[in-house]
Amino acid sequence: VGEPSVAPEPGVAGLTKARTRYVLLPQDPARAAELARACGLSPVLGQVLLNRGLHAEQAVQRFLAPKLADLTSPASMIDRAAAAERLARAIRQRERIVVFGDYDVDGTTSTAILADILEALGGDVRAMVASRFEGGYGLSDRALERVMALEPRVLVTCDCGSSDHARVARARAAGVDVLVVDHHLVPTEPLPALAFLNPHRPDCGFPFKGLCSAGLALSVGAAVRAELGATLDLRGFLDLVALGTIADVAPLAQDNRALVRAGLAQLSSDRARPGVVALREAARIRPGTPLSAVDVAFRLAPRLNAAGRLADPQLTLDLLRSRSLEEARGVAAQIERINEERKSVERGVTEAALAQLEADAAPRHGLLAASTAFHRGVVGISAARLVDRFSRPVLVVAVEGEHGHGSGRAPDGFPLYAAIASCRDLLEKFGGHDAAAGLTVHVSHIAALREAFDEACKKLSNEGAAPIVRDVNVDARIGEGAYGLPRATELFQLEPQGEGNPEPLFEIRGERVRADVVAGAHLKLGLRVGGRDVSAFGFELAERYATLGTRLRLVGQLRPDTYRGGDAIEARIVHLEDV
Ligand SMILES: [Mn+2]
Repeated sequence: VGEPSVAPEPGVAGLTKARTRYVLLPQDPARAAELARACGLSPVLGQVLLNRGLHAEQAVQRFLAPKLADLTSPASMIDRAAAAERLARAIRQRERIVVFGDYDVDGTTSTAILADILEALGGDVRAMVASRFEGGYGLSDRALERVMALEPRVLVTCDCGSSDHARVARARAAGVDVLVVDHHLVPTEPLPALAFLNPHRPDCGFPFKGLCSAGLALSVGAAVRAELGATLDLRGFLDLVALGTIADVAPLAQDNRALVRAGLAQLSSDRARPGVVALREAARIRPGTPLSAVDVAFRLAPRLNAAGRLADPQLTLDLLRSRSLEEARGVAAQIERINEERKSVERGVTEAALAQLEADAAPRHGLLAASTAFHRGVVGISAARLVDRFSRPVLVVAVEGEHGHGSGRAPDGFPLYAAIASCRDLLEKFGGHDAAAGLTVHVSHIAALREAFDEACKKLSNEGAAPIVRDVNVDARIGEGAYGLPRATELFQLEPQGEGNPEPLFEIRGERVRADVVAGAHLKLGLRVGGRDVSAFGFELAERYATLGTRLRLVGQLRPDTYRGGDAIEARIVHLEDV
């Protein structure tokens, strides 16, 4: 094991800088080679799998080729049968069904899945989604008004509803049977819905708790199909399940791994639904390019979220449910314009928040930026960018009139929810979890919240005033007497990667044969690694160009180079140094 490399990160005025330490995991070349040989892989992949606790050939094969046939039986999912029975009856009797979902990707995809399936099975279906600007998250009063105007007999809420007791009760009192399909936190007070599907219900026996609403919606659709004795191929909806699951940062393990692997193939397919084809075109993804979970998270999901952030998320639903490519391209073009605007709004908010935080000379453990110039649709993304920059918890608050709408993000492992909850006396509303949280605060309390949040973060961070050192594991060393490079096709077998299945990180030693600055900001390298040519891309690393040596050591991910194609692979540089 070599010396761990430590990379400094930008700090805030008055704060010690956070540091990242790259730690090479123990290497076992003999066992790795043996496992790799048995599974037909490159030795370096054997090492990656050993690091993940996969030691036996059979376990490796199950991991590399997950099968839909191995999905958990849904029989133990509480209220699934009741929901299917009610929806089947509505279809048989031609009762109006409204499918209502939240405005994010999991909400819009789960709504599209259920609406399309129920319609294909003969239902009289209307679909709509929540709006950040008209009532906000979930089944709000405003949303219920819009739902009731459609005069449904049955209402299905997707990706929301678990904590909307009052509206659910009101709908039922008005004669509407409410079915809730959700995976958010379950309050202790019983929900007055006719059926309440949520794997987090304490009385739900379904063992896999990581399903998001898109996965649940597909399962409900399958149950309705079975109840009606109908034939309908549901595999065509796995693309939407993959979009919802990846965008919602659900764990890409167990059932989700099989669903998303199949869904990624569908998303890449030339027989993809019109909305997906138009979305791929907008993201300039060439036909036939195999999509990874990272592609979905960074290229497709932001576009699907854009309409809900700045305008009407019904556009996203229209795109996903488009029946023709012509229609889909028209909607995608509108979304593309909104997404461009979203980027510029987000840049503006992030820069202004950054300036505000840097102007504050007080040493802080938790940061808060607030302004009437911030847009509430992008405060979450801005907070995430500021966490990347400062490696400490951040709240960004958009002030509108009397109220501030805030969003919080924090470094991995930090108890963000507890930090915000401890400021509850200053808040009008708050919710979420450690990965992301939202809050509403009266303007008169923002200054106090800044101090209280900082104090809470100080109490909750074990490091106290010491510099924060973040350990990041490196899976294997490649080049110069260490492992050789893997093949591009093998890298696809690890997909989907992200939450619950992190992309492996490699230390790569090689000879630089060329270097270029790309678009003034980024660094592109040509490396010779163990007799093979590899390109490497360093995001915003152009300033390293002038002083770069010949023999380099980099830490980064390896990805198939879909631009060069074939077996070419590209390294994404996370950290770079001369040796
Ligand atoms: Mn969700």
